[in-house]
Amino acid sequence: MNKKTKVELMWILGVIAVLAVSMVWNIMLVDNQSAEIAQADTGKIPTGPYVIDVVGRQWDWAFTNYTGNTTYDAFTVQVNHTYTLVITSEPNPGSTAVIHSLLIPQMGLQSYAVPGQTNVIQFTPTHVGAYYFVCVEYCGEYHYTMRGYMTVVN
Ligand SMILES: [Cu+2]
Repeated sequence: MNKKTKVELMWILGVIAVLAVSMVWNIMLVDNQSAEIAQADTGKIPTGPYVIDVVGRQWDWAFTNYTGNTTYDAFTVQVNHTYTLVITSEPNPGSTAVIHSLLIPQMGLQSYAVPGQTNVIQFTPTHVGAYYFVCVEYCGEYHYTMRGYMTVVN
């Protein structure tokens, strides 16, 4: 074995050693990550006229009020009442279940909609009007259609 071959071999083995150490270190880091997802305490989710169930679907938002009435890409609330949005995403078994995210920018509200998980947000609209909302988590081909208006009435 000549000198050139020895140097080349040392470089190759050096690189392999660095990559092997890096790989083992990364596997240890990833193994230590907790896969637990925070779940809303469903026992504490209020019910009643000011609770709206929100389901992100491919590709619209379904809003169901306490009477069971469902509207799509639009919902109405009364001014100066505290509303609770109970947000999830369609589980879509056997197919693609995706994460959405509901953003109502003028209300300062945003929440992920996650399949199999319930997220709860509360807000009190103080001004009558129409407030734009939109899905801000890319969720597929017609993601851009997941938008609408929340109407605040007297
Ligand atoms: Cu979406």
